Amino acid sequence: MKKTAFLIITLVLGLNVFAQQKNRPNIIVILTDDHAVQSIGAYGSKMGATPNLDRLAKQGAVFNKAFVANSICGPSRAILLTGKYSHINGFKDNHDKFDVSQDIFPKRLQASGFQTAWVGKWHLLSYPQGFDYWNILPGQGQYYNPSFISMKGDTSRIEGYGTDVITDLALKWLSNRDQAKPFFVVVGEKAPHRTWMPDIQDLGKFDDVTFPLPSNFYDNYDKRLAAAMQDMSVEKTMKLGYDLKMKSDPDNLAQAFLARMNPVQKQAWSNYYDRIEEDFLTRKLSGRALTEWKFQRYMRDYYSTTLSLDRNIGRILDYLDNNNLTKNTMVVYTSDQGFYLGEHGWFDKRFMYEESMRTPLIIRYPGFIKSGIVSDQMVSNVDFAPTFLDAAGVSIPKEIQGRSMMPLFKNPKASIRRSAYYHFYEYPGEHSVLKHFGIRTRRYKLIRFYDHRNFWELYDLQTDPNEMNNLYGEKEYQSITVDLKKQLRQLCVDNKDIEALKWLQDN
Ligand code: SGN
Ligand code: CA
Repeated sequence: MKKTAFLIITLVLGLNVFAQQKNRPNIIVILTDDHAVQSIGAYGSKMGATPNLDRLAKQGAVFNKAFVANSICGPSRAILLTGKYSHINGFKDNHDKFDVSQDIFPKRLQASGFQTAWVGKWHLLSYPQGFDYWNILPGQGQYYNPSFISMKGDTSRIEGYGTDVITDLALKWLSNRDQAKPFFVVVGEKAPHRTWMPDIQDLGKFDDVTFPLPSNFYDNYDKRLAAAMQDMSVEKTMKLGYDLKMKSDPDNLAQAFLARMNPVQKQAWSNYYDRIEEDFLTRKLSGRALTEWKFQRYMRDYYSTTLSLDRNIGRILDYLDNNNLTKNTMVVYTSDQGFYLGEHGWFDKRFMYEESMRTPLIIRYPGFIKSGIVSDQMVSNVDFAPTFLDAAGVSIPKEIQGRSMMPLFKNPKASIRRSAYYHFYEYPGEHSVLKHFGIRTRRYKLIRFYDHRNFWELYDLQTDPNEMNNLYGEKEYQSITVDLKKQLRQLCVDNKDIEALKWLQDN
């Protein structure tokens, strides 16, 4: 009798584990590089560059207030992996080496029975851990015929356009996976990172479009010292040769990326850019006309680069449809940060201002997220790790600083945070953006620039969404400032940001 009871219990428990395993979702994270929210249809862009992303958005949720806590590549990825801010996970700027031996969520997913993979851009210097399969770009990687570092540690070059090749590798892994286990995979695309090199088939796709100049393209940076000190403007920093592919520019590094191309690619590339250059040289542009020509070229290359990205997102969605995986797979589309498309006169990111602190976030999760939701609730990239663990039914370690987004899926009115914390460290550094940290609430943003220069900025995002008017020190905003400083200090205490707290001592 005892034996039968034991057998029944074992069977029931076994079935239960099996059922849990069966109900656990697969998770795909498509993580792109520098994809600006402003360029995506689901976020209001009218350029028509993202039909597949827009399809995903219609079937899932668009998060309007998704922020990164440090708007730069490696740190953003380290935050995603750990669910901890940069000062805790130790990866503060792109020159650091990520301590991959720490508790990153893929290890926990793997231990709980998930099959895990990371393909494409990784950019954390150390090699991945916690993945059954990885194949990563060295550093920033290349657009054409990219090299990959495999799990064996060797580097090999794969012929093709980067976005296609990265997606191919991810789909190949998916096809060969162990179908009895749920999977977690990150597709780390390089595009549309500088220097915005489109696929041959997309060259010239936006040549008929004249992109409107952002209203603050000719920003004078009044009362915003850090903005005035930066080195990331279309006018002064963007290079005709390096960024915009004009061979006649004396500062021309075009050969470096041309050298990777095969003869067919090179020929098609030259056919396109030589014609543009010929026209450019006859115009003999200077002053604002030159700056605006650069802006148009920048936009055309950037948007053309995103076409392949979107096409490849379509391939991933089709793969899920064709393999009966759509229903049980959570698809997360996000970028390591936003990007300036001429706002304030800039390209690049780094600042705590909206264009770069915001990141696209679209999640489709059938059965959990109703289709077509637009969420205005704040989330941060520190919230990814707990969200994935939660979705997978794996317990969230208490050291994780983020919060699961799952309550927002079930109830779009629920809120998981009333503010987002930010801290950027890379100064002195490329593009010369001063160190700063701060708080973003639903309405206000308070930023503390520190170390090399010490000052504050305050924005009312309701009346000044473009962050042009620094209200810090204005009489009417005194009590708001006091309150925001109190909230900021509390965030620093709660998040254990000792370094930031030092700069709040006298305030
Ligand atoms: C490179 C780029 C920079 C960019 C950083 C960080 N220069 O250094 O413009 O800010 O990457 O980007 S480039 O000459 O190499 O294109 S990040 O996305 O990796 O953080
Ligand atoms: Ca990036």
